[in-house]
Amino acid sequence: MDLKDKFSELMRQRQGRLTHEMVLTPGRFGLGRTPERLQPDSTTSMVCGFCSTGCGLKIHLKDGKAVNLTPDPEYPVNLGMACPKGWEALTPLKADNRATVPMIRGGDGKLAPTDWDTALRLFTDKLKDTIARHGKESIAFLSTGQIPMEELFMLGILAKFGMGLVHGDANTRQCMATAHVAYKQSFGFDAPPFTYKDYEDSDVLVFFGANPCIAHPIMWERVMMNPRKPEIIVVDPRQTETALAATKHYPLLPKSDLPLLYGLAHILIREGWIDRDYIDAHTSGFQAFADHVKTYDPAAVGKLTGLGEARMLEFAQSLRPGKRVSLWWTMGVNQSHEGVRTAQAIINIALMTGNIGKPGTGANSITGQVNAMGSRLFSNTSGLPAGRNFQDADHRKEVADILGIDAAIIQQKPGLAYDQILDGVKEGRIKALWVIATNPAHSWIDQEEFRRAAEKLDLLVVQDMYHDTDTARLAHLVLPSACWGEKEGVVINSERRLGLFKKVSPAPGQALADFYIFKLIAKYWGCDSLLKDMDTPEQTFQVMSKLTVGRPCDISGIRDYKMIDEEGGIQWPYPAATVPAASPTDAAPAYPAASSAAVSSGPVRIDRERRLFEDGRFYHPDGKAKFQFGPPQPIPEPVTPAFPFALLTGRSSSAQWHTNTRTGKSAVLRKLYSADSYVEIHPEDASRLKIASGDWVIVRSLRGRARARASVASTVQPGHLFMPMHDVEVNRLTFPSFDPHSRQPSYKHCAVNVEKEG
Ligand SMILES: Nc1nc2c(c(=O)[nH]1)N[C@H]1C(S)=C(S)[C@@H](COP(=O)(O)OP(=O)(O)OC[C@H]3O[C@@H](n4cnc5c(=O)[nH]c(N)nc54)[C@H](O)[C@@H]3O)O[C@H]1N2
Ligand SMILES: Nc1nc2c(c(=O)[nH]1)N[C@H]1C(S)=C(S)[C@@H](COP(=O)(O)OP(=O)(O)OC[C@H]3O[C@@H](n4cnc5c(=O)[nH]c(N)nc54)[C@H](O)[C@@H]3O)O[C@H]1N2
Ligand code: SF4
Ligand SMILES: [Mo]
Repeated sequence: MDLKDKFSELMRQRQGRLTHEMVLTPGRFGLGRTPERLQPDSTTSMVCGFCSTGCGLKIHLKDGKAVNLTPDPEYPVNLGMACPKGWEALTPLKADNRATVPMIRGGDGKLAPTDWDTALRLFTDKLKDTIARHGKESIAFLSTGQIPMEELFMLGILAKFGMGLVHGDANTRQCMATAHVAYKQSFGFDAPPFTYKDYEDSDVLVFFGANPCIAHPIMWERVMMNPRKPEIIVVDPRQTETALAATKHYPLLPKSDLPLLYGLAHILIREGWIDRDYIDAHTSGFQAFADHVKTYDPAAVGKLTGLGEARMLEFAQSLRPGKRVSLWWTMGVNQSHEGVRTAQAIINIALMTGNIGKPGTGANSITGQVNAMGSRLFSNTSGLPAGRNFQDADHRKEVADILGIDAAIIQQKPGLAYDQILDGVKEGRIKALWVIATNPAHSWIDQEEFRRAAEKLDLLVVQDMYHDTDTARLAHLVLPSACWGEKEGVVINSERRLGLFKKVSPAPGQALADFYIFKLIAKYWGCDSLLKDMDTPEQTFQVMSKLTVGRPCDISGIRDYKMIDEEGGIQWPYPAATVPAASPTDAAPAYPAASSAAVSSGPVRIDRERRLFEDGRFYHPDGKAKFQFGPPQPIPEPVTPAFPFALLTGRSSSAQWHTNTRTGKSAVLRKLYSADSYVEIHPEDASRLKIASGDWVIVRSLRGRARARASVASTVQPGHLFMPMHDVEVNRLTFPSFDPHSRQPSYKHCAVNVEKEG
């Protein structure tokens, strides 16, 4: 009998009751063991748990516990480098405020420790009662791109098929929904085409709304390794660290990217700087797009963007055929009221100039969280696993057959998006919310609205590694989770590379890996038979792998975790009948299109770094990529005389991660960023308002106020302010507007005023 069976057996004997003993001696029940393959005093390699770069770290163990780490020189992503967060990745595990026991809010309004059995009974009884009284649509969950894909997948299966919930979304909505929709509509599948080697192989790199020096420092190091003396162009209203290091900076007006891109397309077509053969062979809808951009003449667009006609022409020159041009974008594009069309306008430039499927090219969305890509493929929220659609009866049947469930239990349309779930809470339709590994009381756009909604809930469950996050403080029930370093699983980085998390440290107290929390909930709910083939993360991975067969993201050739480990991560697709190239110089043949890959006759040798679309075939039924476009829309909250500044928000330090629950625990990292909240203001505005650097100021919007120190610098343009998203105050100000196609919040523009505190 293996450990998991022993655990199940014990659960049966105790009528499903999970005792303290079982949680406190987890090793005996397989809930907290260090995987057998790790020696107590050894070094092992695994992927960093912060950003989507997915760097390899060597973890040094003593007596079975991680004591230190160094970047992995062998890993093909980071080649021995790490940013400050990576170097300090073990510190957040040891913090005093780790959630070590479940906690329930008592009659006195305070959270008090309890045992797992009581917590899980409360969870089950309360939610079942809510369903009985208000129906299945009265409960929703909010999850994350920060846990491994086996956990995300298990949550999706448990919540949607086991508990029968209809509504669930993730913080990837705040982050990646735009890129997901843009790719799906343009390529026929959510498929970022690049590999990091493209950073090194480009002649021209264009970054739209991306600040990799801060947000993806190791990707930026790869740019710095480019031997081709590349032109580096940054399109950002702010003079960021990346803009300062670039060869050209286009400081456009906020949210003018879409007209800018249509203006560039206009010039490229007018001058004949396009790849007609590529357009004819591999794309559809070009003529309609060309007609659409006819009216975007550079003089008018130059005015609208604030760049002027001459700089528009100069920009277009850089995109002329003959050079390898790669186009990259991140949150300055995704977090916009018209993010999807903007991302597609970038894709259109790559398509019309033939800059795709070749070294140093591509229309490339850089992802954010360590497993944002896994969430996009497997979370079972906005789509069914492996990029399938709820609306498609064949897709529902495929999933049902592989999981051995009745297709009738699969809902026929996606549930509500994040903002719609919160509207449901405000309107009293949604009574209970289960929040996993995300901290919306800090990170959601218009935070006061989130807090007001939370107050209306009958039950707010927060599953987190810390018991005192801004969201946990509002919870009725806190479930203590293990975190990176304390559990196993697979994550997918920006270049589609699957990498491994390993368990190198025991979880504190009674904290459990999210995987096992989900298993226990299934047991208490009475739907654990659904997860019968998923007793360990690795078994779950095998189930997921089956779901990918014949899909563009086919990973059926990945045998097990060991293979991922030995190969230094593996990019999807990797169908059965593929084998790794013998050495990095063992040139790989062009990768077969996903459609033919599944039926390929013999083993195909493939490289460690691969890009998509080398054969010019896309995932739409006609094999072509589609030009997608639409008219620009007005800014949802323009500045006014009362609120004359446009507030931009984003990352500000390579040493801070989001809501700072983890990075705030490291004394080393705290030295690397400002101790106080701050706001960047242009010297002209500051002098008019008699504000000096270091002064405390009050920034107000129609929704709330924030106190911050002024940082007077020409990094922002006159009339603009910038605040880091890491400070909790910032989302008291932001305006809740959303891209209509992706429902991604537009975090990067709202109207505010500012004055010296006094
Ligand atoms: N150190 C650190 N690294 C991180 C993270 C972190 O919290 N800390 N988070 C990770 C995550 S989840 C994500 S999603 C990524 C985000 O990575 P990035 O998107 O690179 O970071 P941001 O600072 O949010 O936004 C990028 C830029 O968009 C610009 N911008 C604002 N409005 C506009 C506009 O209208 N047009 C254009 N062109 N640009 C605009 C901003 O000025 C900003 O410089 O970072 C990841 N990496
Ligand atoms: N104004 C403004 N707001 C923004 C943005 C912006 O640019 N501007 N960016 C948006 C973007 S792109 C993003 S991605 C979001 C990020 O927003 P959040 O997802 O809210 O930010 P995090 O701080 O990463 O929250 C993760 C939570 O999970 C917990 N955690 C970590 N590991 C584990 C684990 O293994 N299991 C469990 N159960 N818990 C764990 C952490 O303690 C933390 O509380 O913020 C968004 N908000
Ligand atoms: S760049 Fe990202 S993945 Fe690499 S060490 Fe830093 S936080 Fe970790
Ligand atoms: Mo993100």
